[in-house]
Amino acid sequence: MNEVSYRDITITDGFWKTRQDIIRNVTIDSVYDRFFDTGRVEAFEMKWKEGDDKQPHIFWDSDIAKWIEGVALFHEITPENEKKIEKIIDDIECGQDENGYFNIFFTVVKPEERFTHRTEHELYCAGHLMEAAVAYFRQTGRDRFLKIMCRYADYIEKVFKIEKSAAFTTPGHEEIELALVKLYSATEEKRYLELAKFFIDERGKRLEHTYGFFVDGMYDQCFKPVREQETAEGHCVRACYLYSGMADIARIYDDEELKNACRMIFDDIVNHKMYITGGIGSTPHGEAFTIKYDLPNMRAYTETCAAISLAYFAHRMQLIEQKKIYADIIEKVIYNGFLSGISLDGKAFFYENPLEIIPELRHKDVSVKNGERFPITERLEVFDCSCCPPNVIRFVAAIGDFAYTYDENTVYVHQFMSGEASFDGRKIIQQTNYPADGKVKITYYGKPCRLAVRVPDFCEDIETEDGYVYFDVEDGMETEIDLTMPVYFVESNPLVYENCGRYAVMRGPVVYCLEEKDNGKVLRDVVLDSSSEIEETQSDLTDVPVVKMKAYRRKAQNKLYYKKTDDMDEFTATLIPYYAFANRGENEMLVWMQVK
Ligand code: FUB
Ligand code: ZN
Repeated sequence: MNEVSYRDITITDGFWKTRQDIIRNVTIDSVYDRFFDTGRVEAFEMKWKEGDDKQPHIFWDSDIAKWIEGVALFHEITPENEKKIEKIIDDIECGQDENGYFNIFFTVVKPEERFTHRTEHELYCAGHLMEAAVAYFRQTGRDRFLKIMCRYADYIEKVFKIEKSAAFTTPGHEEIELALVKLYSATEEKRYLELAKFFIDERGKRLEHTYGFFVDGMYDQCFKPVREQETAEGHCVRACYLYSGMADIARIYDDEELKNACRMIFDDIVNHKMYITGGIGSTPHGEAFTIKYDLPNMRAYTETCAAISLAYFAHRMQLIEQKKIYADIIEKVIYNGFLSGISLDGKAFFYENPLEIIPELRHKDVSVKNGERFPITERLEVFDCSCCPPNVIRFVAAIGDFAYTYDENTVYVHQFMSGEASFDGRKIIQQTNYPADGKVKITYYGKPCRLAVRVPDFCEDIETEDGYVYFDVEDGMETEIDLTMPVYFVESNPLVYENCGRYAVMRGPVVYCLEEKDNGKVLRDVVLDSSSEIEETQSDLTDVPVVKMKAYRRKAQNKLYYKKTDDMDEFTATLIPYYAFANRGENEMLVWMQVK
C-alpha cells in the first residue's frame, strides 16, 4: 500500500484546520517559551556544571528535537523560528564530539558513562534528533543538521553493531528504530535501515538491564525476541514506538514473521487493552499495559504520547495491508484520547488522560504520602517530564498522513478532513465538516480508478464491502457521501469490571462525557434516560455539538446509610465531547455512566 504523506496534503478548513491554526498561532511559541524557561534550550550550549541549577535531564534533547520537528512539519520556519532552530543546530554541531556522539546529559553530567546505562535514553534522544533533522531537511532543503545526525548514526552503528562495545545491545527506550527508517528514507543510505533492523532483531535475544516494574524484560519489551511476541506488554510508549519500527521493517523487508507478530500485538491492544478513547496505559507503575480488560477509569494512565504512538503503529499497519480496523483505531485516537491531551486554547496539556475525575480524591491523594497516584485534574503548560507537548505539535502537523493510501487501482479515503491532496499524478479535494456533521464531498482528478471511502461502524445504514464504499471515478468527478452522525450508547465487555452496568455515549467518532460544570456534582449517580429525546446543540465550548437528554439522580439524604427509596430528581443532562473536558476549571468528569 502506498503512503500519501502530510507533505502532499494541505488542510484547508474544518476541524483539523482549526486545530492546526491554534497550534501554529499559540502552541509552537508557548511550548518553546516553557522549554526556554526551564533551561531546555540553553542546555544545548553544554555549559552546565556541577552546582549550577537546571541540571539537564536525560531526555531534554528529545523535547527540543520534537519541537523542531513539529515546527518543520508545520512549514512554520518563520525567520524567528529559523533563528531559534539554527542556534540549536549550531550548539549541536559544537557539542558533537569528534566521533559523532551527541547527548547533553552524557556530555555535561556523566561524561564518563556514555553508552553504559541502557535505561537512560541516549538512543531515544538520538532517534528524536534524527527525526527532527529529517523533517528540517525536507522542509528547508538544508542538510547541515541531517549530516550531523548521519555522523551520529554512523557512530552508533560502529559502537553497537560493528564493534559491539556499548554496555548494552538494544535501547532501553525504543524510538531510534523508526527514526533510522526515516533517516534511511531521507538519505537512501541502506546502512541506516539495516541498523534499525539490527536493533529490532537483537531485542529480546537476551535479557538486558531494565527497570523492574514487571516480570523480567516486560517493561521494555525485551522478554523474548520480537518475532515471538504475541501480546502488548510494558511501557506503552516504548512498546508502540517499537511496534511502529517493527511494522516499518516488516513492510520494507516483506518479513511475514514480523508482520504476524505486529498483527497479534495490534489485536491484543485493540481487543483487550485499549480504552474507548483510544488511550492506552492502565497503570502509572511503569506507564504500562497490564492484564487483559484492566482499564481503570479514574487511574487510567493513558499518556498523550501513548495515544500518539498507537496511531503511529496503526498507520504503519495500514501501509502493510488494507484493513479498516487500522483507520478505525486512528480515528478513535485522533478525536478522543489524543485530542484531550491539549487544551482548547492550545496552551496546556494533559500527560494522563483519565476517563473519570473526582477532584476530592485527587486532593486526598496529594495529601497522603505515597497516595494512590490519581492523574492531575487540570492541564499544565509544561511538566518535568514534558514529552507530550511537543509530541502534540508534530502529530497535528502531520495529521494528513492518516487520510489516504493508494495502490494500483484504488485510492482509499480513511479519514475525513477538508483539504487538497496531490500524489501520484492525482489530486483529491475533500470538503467536510466532519465530525460536526457527516457530509463528505470528494472531487477526484487523475486517471480513472476506484475510490474507496471508509464507512465508520456507526453508519449502520450504509452498505459496505469490508467497511468501505467504492466509487468508480475519473478526472474531475465529484462524489458525495453522507455519513450519518448518530448519538449512541456503547457498552464494554463485562470483564472490564469498572464499566459493569455503565455505558458510554458517543456521537459519531467522538466520545462524550458528563462534567460537573454542566451537571452538578456526583456524576456517578446520574442515570441517563436513553428513551428520552436527544437534543444536539451548538455550544461556545467547541465546534462539535453538545448533547442533551433527560436524566435522573437520587435525592440525597443527610445520612451515610438509609433505606432504599425510589425518589429521583429529573433534570436535563448535558454531555460534551471528551476531548473538551477540563477546559472550564477543575471539576468532576465521567465517561462511563448509568443509563436506563
Ligand atoms: O521516557 C521518555 C518519555 O517520558 C516516554 O516516552 C514517556 O512515556 C515518558 O516516560
Ligand atoms: Zn508524553
